[in-house]
Amino acid sequence: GESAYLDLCRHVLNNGASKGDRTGTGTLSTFGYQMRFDLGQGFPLLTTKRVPFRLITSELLWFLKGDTNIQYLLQHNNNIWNEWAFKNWVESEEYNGPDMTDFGLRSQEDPEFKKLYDHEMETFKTRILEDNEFAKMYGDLGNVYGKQWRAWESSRGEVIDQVKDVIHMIKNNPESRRLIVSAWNPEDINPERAALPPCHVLFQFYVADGKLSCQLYQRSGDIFLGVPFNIASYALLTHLIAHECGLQVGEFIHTLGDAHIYSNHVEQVKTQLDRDLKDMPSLKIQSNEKESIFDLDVEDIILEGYDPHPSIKAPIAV
Ligand code: THF
Repeated sequence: GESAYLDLCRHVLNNGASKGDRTGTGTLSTFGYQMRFDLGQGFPLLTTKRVPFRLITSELLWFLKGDTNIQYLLQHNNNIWNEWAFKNWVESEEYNGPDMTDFGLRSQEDPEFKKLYDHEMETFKTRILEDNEFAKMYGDLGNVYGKQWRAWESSRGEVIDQVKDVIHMIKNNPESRRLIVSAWNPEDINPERAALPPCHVLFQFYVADGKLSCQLYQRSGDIFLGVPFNIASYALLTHLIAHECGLQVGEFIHTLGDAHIYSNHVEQVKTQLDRDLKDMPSLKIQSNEKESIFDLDVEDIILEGYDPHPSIKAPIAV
């Protein structure tokens, strides 16, 4: 359970190498790590800090709908992908506001700049919500998860719905060793085509003893901000697919490539490690009349018994 995550944090604090990165923030980093979560024991949402579950739900339903436009997320008051769309906007020909080069780092270091940035971001969000033409141009993150999961385009012009296909295979051929969804499309690993190459490269399902397990290979993991979301997101996905296929939940196995703690998250991680574990929450899916998981709404997913320690704030690296 959660102790697997806390062990990862301790492992990287104790053994991580200092490593620079794309964002210029600096990290402590290790390569290759695996955690296991028995989903039968409870839902793996961290209790040593509050993790905003409603953001995880709306993000996963967004992926499952095949949507790649942040407009849906903003309609659900979810801001976790804003920076990546904003970057495309401020780097475009049409943008003529104040210079936003390196807005991620500068807004942390320069309070005057942060005011400008916050204002531009608010204007951007309002336009995405209110102007559908603008949203089509600048709200779309390109060939990110939703696209690769539900509408992978092959160079022969076929469109492959990997999630629908994997659900069909789990129902009809559960012993298969090919229950795989890949988000990594080498043709699309190109800034012109995707805002950010997928961090969750590939996941595989496994059925035995009437239980569905899932393993994720994540090439890069932001341990303090991203990984708690990622664990809960794939645990939720496993629950949803098990529900749809009439199976119980087994394990979620999380395999990480470059597992890193950003240098400006180290104090927060230490604060979290000083806290005691609380009871794990549990998950209920209310699917009523709905035909498939693609029809679910955020209200259909209910978390019970979540009583975590308070949240711990940290800046996201862009
Ligand atoms: N980039 C980086 N640097 N880290 C990531 O985890 C990450 N993601 C997604 C895409 N790029 C990434 C976005 N996922 C938060 C959590 C997950 C995100 C982005 C941001 C975050 O800031 N969480 C806060 C709460 C935020 C809020 O309440 O709005 C938290 O305290 O958990 C990897 O999937």
